[in-house]
Amino acid sequence: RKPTLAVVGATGAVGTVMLDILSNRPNVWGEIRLIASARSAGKVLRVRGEDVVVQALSPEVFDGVDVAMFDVPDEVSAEWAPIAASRGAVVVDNSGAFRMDPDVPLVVPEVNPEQVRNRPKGIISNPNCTTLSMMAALGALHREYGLRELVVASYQAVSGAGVAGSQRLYDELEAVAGDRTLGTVAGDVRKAVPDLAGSPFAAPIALNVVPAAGSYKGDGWFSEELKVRNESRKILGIPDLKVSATCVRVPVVTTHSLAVHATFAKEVTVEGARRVLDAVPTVVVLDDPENNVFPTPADVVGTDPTYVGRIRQALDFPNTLDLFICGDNLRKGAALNTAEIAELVAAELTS
Ligand code: 2RA
Repeated sequence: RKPTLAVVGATGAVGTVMLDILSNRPNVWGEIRLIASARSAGKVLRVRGEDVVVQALSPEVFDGVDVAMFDVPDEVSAEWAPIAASRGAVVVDNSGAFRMDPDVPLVVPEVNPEQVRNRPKGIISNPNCTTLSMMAALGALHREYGLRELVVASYQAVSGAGVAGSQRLYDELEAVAGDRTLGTVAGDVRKAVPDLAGSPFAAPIALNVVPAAGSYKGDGWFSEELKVRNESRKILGIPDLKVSATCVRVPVVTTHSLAVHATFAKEVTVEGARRVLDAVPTVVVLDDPENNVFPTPADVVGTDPTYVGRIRQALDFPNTLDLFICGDNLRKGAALNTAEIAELVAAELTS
């Protein structure tokens, strides 16, 4: 029997991409049940070429479910993932609710697939998209050279903040379009865009960049920055990895970018790094700067790989590589990695 899959949060930004991914990946699932809040129940969505009616979240909806993917806010996962697990489902959760729980593995199939079986609570966490977008590449480089320090600046797409994030960018772009004087006087863009009270972002996102991603956590840090540190350590299995991140929201709809300054135990070379990255099937090296070949969000959005370019040996640091990495935050950064984890569980359940 093929396992039954539940997709919780089927109508959200990641849920929508998940249905596309499930429709195009090897068909390892029997029934696929779509679940969302009561507000969305009754909607009809298409998956694997079939219409499926969305069901409301309830304990009973998990009866008979083998694997349940959750893409819902932290507090919804915190409440409902244990309920799904208690009904017998293995939960793959893409919220922040369980990622740092020592009894919940945080899995990137290219890096630590064996951790999938280490799930005493019946819950496996999917990393945050910012961390995840660089893990396939950094995991491979770590295996070869031994990662010691990671300094990261992110350029995060607005869809990381969900459908509301994308809508906000489009609304602001509409408000500023046509005025060729904007962006020349302090505060002019702020005046031109709709009231920020209705925005998921702390400042205008059109014609601007916003160094505030996630929620403020005190001592100067935003949640996205702390997630990069904590999650990188856990996924790579380096508890004392030195990490510092600055996370910035940019006016890109989908695909996060990261400028990575990674220091290793061993001396590195650009050729060596390229060889290591080329050997990872899910990593694509786009690196010919002389001919303007490097990854950009607009050129890679909607695709699955992690793209790496601008590979340099840092001039003043012999053990350090500088890289520019792009990954679709809704695909490998969220839905695809979740689907890959779920497929590992499906293989286990049917073996
Ligand atoms: C963001 N990383 O980009 C988050 C989404 N989970 O806002």
